[in-house]
Amino acid sequence: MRPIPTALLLGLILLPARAQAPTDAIRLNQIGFYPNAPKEAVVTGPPAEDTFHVLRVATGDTVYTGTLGPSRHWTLSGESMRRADFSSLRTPGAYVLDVPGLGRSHAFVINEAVHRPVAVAALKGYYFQRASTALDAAHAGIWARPAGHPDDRVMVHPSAASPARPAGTILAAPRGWYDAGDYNKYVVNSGISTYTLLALYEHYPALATALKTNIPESGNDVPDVLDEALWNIRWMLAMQDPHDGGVYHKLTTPGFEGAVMPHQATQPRYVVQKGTAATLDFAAVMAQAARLYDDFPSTFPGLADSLRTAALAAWHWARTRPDIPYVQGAMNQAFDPDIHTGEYGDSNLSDEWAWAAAELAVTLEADSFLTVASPLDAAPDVPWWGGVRMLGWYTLLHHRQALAAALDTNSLKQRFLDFAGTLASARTPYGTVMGHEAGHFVWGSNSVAANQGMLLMQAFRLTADSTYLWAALSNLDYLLGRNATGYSFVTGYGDRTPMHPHHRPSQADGIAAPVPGLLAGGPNPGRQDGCTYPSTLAARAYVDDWCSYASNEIAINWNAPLVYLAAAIEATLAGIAAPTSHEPDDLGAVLPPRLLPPYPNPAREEARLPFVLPVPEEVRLEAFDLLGRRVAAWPARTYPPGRHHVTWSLAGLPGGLYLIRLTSGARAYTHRLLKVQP
Ligand code: G3I
Ligand code: 9MR
Repeated sequence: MRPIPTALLLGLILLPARAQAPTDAIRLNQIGFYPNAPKEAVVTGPPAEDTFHVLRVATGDTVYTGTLGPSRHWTLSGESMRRADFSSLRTPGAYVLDVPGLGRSHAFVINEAVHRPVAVAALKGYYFQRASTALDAAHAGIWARPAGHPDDRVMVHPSAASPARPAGTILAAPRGWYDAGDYNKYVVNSGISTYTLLALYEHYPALATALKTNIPESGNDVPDVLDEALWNIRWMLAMQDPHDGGVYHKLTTPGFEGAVMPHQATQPRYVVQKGTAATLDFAAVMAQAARLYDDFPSTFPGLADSLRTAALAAWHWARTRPDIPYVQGAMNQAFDPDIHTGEYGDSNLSDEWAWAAAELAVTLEADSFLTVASPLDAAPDVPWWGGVRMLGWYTLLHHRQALAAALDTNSLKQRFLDFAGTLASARTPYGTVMGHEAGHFVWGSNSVAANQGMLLMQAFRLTADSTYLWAALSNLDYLLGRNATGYSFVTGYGDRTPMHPHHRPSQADGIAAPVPGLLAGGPNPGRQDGCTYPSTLAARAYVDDWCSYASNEIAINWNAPLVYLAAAIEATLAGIAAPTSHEPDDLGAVLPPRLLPPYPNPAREEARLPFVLPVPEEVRLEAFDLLGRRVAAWPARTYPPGRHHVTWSLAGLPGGLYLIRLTSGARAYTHRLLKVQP
């Protein structure tokens, strides 16, 4: 059976069930669910009765009634909650969940390929992070911007001076992705990020190839994910000193730039001290990339060879300098100018050794690397930028058949599954794996959730045991709304999403909607930014404010496991057929139009209803009262890309809550407006 286009389902979003603004008390994946997978919401606050209902938005009919689970308290969020399980509802459609006495949830969809747009958008997020190039309107829509950071005249910092390249030497290291909300480029963090995107292609080639992001390279015969990764790999290659194989830790300005656009951020740029972590991460990624780009010799002649050579040169540099850490404070004692940007410092490099050894052993089919640094020497953790042993395990497990002679792959598999089993065995009262330990809530906690999900997908690939798949899905649900903040953390994807990420282009571009497809850092009780948070409890320590770089920045190493998780789940649950809901190259599918909050709100005499369009689109605006009666309508009209508004005169309308709806093609967006009497 052909899946029903999600667009069609959303197009059915009509009045009866939608005319009520969603309550924050019901937390669920704001994107949707697969017909044949678990479906859960969490109800916080006291319901009037024990039942909940699922209503079809088109008709308001109740299609499912269930009983709320027992009340559970979660100390990390300070909430009591009950779970609503509607897994047995399998009919594709657009729905809301209704809890008598509490209200209705965000609308959601049950359908095939339900997370495809999120996977595509999160991958597209890397295009928006590209340095050294203009983003043109054909690919970036309203987020088009001039080129920034050519990085063709980068200075060798005194900490990085060598005989062949004394301090002040000018070199070129263009391209790459900006690390995060800042404009610097860090090799260590690029390592895990690039690996993760490449791993998606290696593990799920058909699905990865089907993700079409509309980037300048889309016309070539290479999957977009590999074209995108190459943008960063080419920069990384330039971070290697050709004279000795060592790799500079980062390319950076001395201090962070202000909240300006890339082309306005013009502080001098330096490459700083070479280090063993950067060099080994580089070796790992180049080795991995060599075996993957090998598939495209005519498009990239010689590339795979260059990558292999670069990987080996880096490995050899590290062999003679096995433990040179990057310690910014110490470096600043010795050299000028001082550098105050992200440190990505790491004092334990045994995992970097193990990862590089694993990638080189697989690509070069040589066991000797594994004797230098045995991947099994120590216990791994869920991957993060400073803990990468597990990335090597993923690679070894994926290639285990070819490795049987070199490594006890049975023991590797057993140890991996023990780890994954422990991770999958505990859930929070939200039913998610994420958060079952307080320690999950660190700076960038959303990447912990995504990386746990990626890990659980490896366990599913090894065992076909659906326990792992559902555990992974629970974390995708977490990221898209089933969490204690009520946010879907991906900009532009979900009803309630971050509007003010700590992301310089989003802050500086004058466009209300942030750059789409970016994953916010998430709850972080460390609150190192000193901003005002709505809660200090671990699971709720998040604030959607530019100020909050410790909870609301975005970063390449956080988006990558989201791309992987969403895509791997799609590959598993939705098959790899092209989605029927939108043309894969349809920019609108990647850059959704957005209805912005009306203002003023509350309003007395009139209100402006602003919206922003990424591409020219026909949109229709309507307003409804709480009984679902249409009280105002603006005829459908095609607007150019950009920000627009209509002005709504409220004269003669009774005070109360109104629902504004913008319809664009098959998508609908809503906001509430409170009218108070003058
Ligand atoms: O390693 C210690 C651990 O021993 C200790 O138990 C734990 C308790 O808090 O802290 C651990 O250190 C943390 C470290 O990350 C490693 O996890 C620090 O507290 C924490 O502040 C640090 O956060 C990093 C942050 O930079 C500050 O350095 C984030 O992981 C990292 O993602 C973030 O990265 C920044 C870049 O520097 C600059 N660009 C933006 C990017 C994202 O915000
Ligand atoms: O904007 C910076 C962000 O990208 C970093 O992750 C963060 C931590 O290193 O630092 C931010 O810069 C802040 C600086 O550290 C302190 N002054 C305010 C800056 C934010 O505007």
